[in-house]
Amino acid sequence: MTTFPQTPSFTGFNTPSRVEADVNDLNVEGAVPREIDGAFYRVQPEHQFPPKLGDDIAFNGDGLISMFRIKDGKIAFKQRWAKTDKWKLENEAGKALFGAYRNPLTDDPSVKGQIRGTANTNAYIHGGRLYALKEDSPALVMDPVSLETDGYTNFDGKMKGETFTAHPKTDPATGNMCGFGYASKGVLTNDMTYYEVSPAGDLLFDIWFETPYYCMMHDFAITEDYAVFSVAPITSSWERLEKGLPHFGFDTKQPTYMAVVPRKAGTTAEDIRWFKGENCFTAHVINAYQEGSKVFLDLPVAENNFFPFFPDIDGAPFNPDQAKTYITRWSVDMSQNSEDYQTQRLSDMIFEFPKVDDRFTGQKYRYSWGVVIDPEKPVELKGGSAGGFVMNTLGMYDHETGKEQKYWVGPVSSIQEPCFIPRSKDAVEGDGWIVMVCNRLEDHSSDLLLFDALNIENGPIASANIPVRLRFGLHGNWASAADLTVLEQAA
Ligand code: V55
Ligand code: FE
Repeated sequence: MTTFPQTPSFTGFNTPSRVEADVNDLNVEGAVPREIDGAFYRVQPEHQFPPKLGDDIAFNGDGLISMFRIKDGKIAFKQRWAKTDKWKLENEAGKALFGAYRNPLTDDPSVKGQIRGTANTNAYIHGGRLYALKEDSPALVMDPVSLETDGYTNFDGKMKGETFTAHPKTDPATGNMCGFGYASKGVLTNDMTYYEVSPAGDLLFDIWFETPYYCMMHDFAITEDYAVFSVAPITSSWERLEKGLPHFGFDTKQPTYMAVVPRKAGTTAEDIRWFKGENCFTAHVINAYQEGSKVFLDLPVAENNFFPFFPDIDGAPFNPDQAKTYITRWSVDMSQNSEDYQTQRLSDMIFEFPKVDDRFTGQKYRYSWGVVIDPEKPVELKGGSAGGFVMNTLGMYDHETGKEQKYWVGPVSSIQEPCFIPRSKDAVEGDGWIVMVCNRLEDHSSDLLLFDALNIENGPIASANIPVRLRFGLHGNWASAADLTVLEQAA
């Protein structure tokens, strides 16, 4: 018998569905532009079994991957589990064997030494492969057409670290997938790695270095010459794990850093520059680029902890007001000897889950889209929210003019990360659409919304009803038909 806990993580809108599905033609209101040809992939954490320790956080659910294949004005929906080693072991046992998030001390002894990854954070396409990603483990390879799981890759033995980020970036100039790992020599180690993988899937080189303290290295950015990291003290220790505390906790006593790592083979720790800043909270990045000797990193920044489930390590209560994230620019000049980065807030929107037109990754760019929390709007929490945040508005920021656009989805809906679809390979930046999952909290259903990317304030041009409820989701990506057709024909 399966009984999920009667806690906020597992009830109301957050009740696990565990549904694998195939729907050839979703019911659509409005018109899906016939020019759109490709697939939107996204992932949500979903517990296959009730958690081993009674309750759990969403971040510890198993990856359930959704694919929306858009073609000829139709949208087909497919959903499959990312069949990690953990998923298979637990499936075989018929129950949870792995315990708390990032705490191997809480696991059943039978799974000691197994890869703990859940593949629940990103569904990323590169070189015709679908990678389901969790930052504590290697990348899980899946088939982008069938969504069947191949298994973990160490890139033919060339990846020596134990982990691969959930936020790789593809450099549009080289086609390489740039990625990194942290805790690369094992749980809680300060060791980091930087990797580049060619479109053919060859790991080209690695760089090893250490962070000033162990912390959640969740995301990063690239420029033409550099990998750029924001390092914030979302820390941990064996003492925490032994006590059974949440893996991460926020430390307000430590500085943040902006690390600039030359993106070339042979780079050593001595070649890396660490610029210091005042304590603040960062997790995602928007984009970065170089201009002359200057390096700019744009990212959402909060004054204090953003994750209530990873509490302050000194016991300070969660402060929702200081958890608001604002689009911020960190700048450094590589020709100077300064040991600090400069910081500037760009917008007053509460903005997270940032996305850009990926063709401008690492380059000077104009537009960001993201999930905005508009506190002015009424909220009716019928049916339960995803984690207490009311992500009620799609936002756009124009870095050239400072102009903003917003679209509010109403008092009983919440949204997930948007994704940009270019109109064509060579369309100008921002010319295309935004695709985004919207949760209808009271109806316990979800819609896939399409917007004209530069006119989001006009509202969706099409809305497709998904006949199964999609729970709180993390990240997703678009793959054009050009990236997919060869594979579809082979399938
Ligand atoms: C994040 C999400 C994770 C995780 C670490 O947003 C960081 C951040 C869904 O899992 O494991
Ligand atoms: Fe993320």
